[in-house]
Amino acid sequence: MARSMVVAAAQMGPIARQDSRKQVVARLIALLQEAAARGAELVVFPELTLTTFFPRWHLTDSAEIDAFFEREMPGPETLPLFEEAKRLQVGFYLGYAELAVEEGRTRRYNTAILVDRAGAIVGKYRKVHLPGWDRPQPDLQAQHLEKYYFEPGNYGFRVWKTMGATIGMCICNDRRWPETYRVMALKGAEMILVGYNTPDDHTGSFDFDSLTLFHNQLSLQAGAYQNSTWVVATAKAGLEEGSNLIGQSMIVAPSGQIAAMATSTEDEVVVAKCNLDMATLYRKTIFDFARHREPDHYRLIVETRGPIAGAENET
Ligand code: CDV
Repeated sequence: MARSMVVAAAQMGPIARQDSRKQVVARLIALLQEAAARGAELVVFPELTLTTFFPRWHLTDSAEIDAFFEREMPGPETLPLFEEAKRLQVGFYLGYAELAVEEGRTRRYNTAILVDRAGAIVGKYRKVHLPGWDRPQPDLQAQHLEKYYFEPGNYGFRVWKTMGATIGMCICNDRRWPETYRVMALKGAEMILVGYNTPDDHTGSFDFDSLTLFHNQLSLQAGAYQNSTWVVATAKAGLEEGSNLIGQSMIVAPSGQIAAMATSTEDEVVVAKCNLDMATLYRKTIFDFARHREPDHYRLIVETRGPIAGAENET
């Protein structure tokens, strides 16, 4: 019999700046309960789930900035979510802004955790690909300042054998980079979880921004298919503090087919039963990595960050 897991993408509508953690956690619990009632064993919440998407603003007051970050997980405000998930025996992925003290220095990360059905944190991921800028861009109407608020994650792309599957995590912009999926696929990921906040105006170019939904779908479907893995992608969506965030939360099969997709930009639960053996089927055939990959020809990918000059006409 095929191994399977019922998963849910728990999309969230907008979170206002003045919304308290208590209000947000109450919404998360309602989504969790609906997902559990629909049979979900694992629920994926968005990136930076607990607050509004603050990297759209250039804040300079450190107390104001720190108010968006969690110093402990679970903390007093998030504990009820952990307790309810444990009671319902549902695992979850939760994105949040993390304030950590490491080697005597305060560090800020864009983080996601994986919690098992007993309520234990089994994995932590810190966002590697930080989009946007480290200072405001005067020529852009919409700012995206993740490089100002966060440092790149220092854990790399890991996978965990938990809840009957091999599960990896990434966050938002990571989903656009093929390397993200491939590293986890090489480690055996059968399912990759990703939360996102994607404004539809971040480049200021209509030609680009009008394709935001297409690029979301393209990245997730290509990532799933080319790496033979399930992808569960969850948005924070809707008009949030004047910024339009796309929805389109979806669950994508290793075939690249969309198994389920949100139809709103509000709080919405999307559920699919995922056949985990489907990942194996693709990896034993067209994407049998050990048989078909030729890593000698890929060295440039890891040795070089950007494009190289003078590589044309090499023999
Ligand atoms: N939160 C994000 O990482 N958002 C980016 C936008 C800014 C391009 C994304 O890749 O969706």
